[in-house]
Amino acid sequence: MRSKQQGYVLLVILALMMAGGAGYFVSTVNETAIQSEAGRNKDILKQLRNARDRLLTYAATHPEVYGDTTPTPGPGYFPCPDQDNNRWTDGSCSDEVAIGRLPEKIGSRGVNFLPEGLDRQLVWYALDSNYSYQGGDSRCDAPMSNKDPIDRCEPLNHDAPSSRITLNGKSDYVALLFYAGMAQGGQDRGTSNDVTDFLDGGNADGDGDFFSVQAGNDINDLVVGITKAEWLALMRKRLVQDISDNGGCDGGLADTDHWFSRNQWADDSVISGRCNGGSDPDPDPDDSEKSESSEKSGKKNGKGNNGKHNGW
Ligand SMILES: [Ca+2]
Ligand SMILES: [Ca+2]
Ligand SMILES: [Ca+2]
Repeated sequence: MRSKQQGYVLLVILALMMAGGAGYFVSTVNETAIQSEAGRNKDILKQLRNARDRLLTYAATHPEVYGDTTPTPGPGYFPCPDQDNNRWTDGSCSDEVAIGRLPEKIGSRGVNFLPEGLDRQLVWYALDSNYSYQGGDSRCDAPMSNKDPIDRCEPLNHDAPSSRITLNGKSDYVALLFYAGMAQGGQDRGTSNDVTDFLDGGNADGDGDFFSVQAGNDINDLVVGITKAEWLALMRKRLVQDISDNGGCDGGLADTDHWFSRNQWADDSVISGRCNGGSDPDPDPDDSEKSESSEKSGKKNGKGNNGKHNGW
């Protein structure tokens, strides 16, 4: 009887050890999977930031990209999302906040927005269409009369137009980049061009409010943003250089580049200081206003974005 009890106890101990061992095994596998996913997400976020830099470079160098167009477009505009999924930027963005895939290229210019290594079907892009190239002439708060067909929303400057995109409840975003992640919740991708088959919940409901997996929720979309402050810091850097190169504002940049006056850049606090002969104003007064994603990436890299970008 005693040996029978001992045998039973041994079986229980063995079962407990096996259960414990299995638990340890499952735990180890889960931790490895989580670490692996974290590594993948880190790489994808790095690639999304690369795409963000390419978009910012395009916006800052818009006059040079379209240098043979008359009149030369001003700086600050972004390409429309690729909503028909043909790899090219669309000719116009009809929604206030347009969403589609990140275009790989634009017509007749050697520009590539999509970093290598990202599945283009999974990279989505939301843009406040007031900031779009060829976004139409009627959506500005103060539309100009007698516009040329190539005109964009004007004025486009430090305080106009108002922002229409939020990320995790924070406002002041101009554009967002998404990586859709694994299909979930019945999403059927295949050849789908429907945003609801890629982005989740509040990211696919057609409004300007978006959410990132980084905020901790059921959404698995990785998101990197471009804030108005980041956009403005870059525009100011370009404009300060332009003013220096053109011998000032009135009689200089304002005479050579129509967009300077039409976008009312002389009213900007930093730019007006330079126009009036101020000594080298800091073009980055808004650097403290970083996007959540930029702050995270900056902390990881040991530096902030500071309006700097890598170009393409
Ligand atoms: Ca397209
Ligand atoms: Ca998703
Ligand atoms: Ca939403």
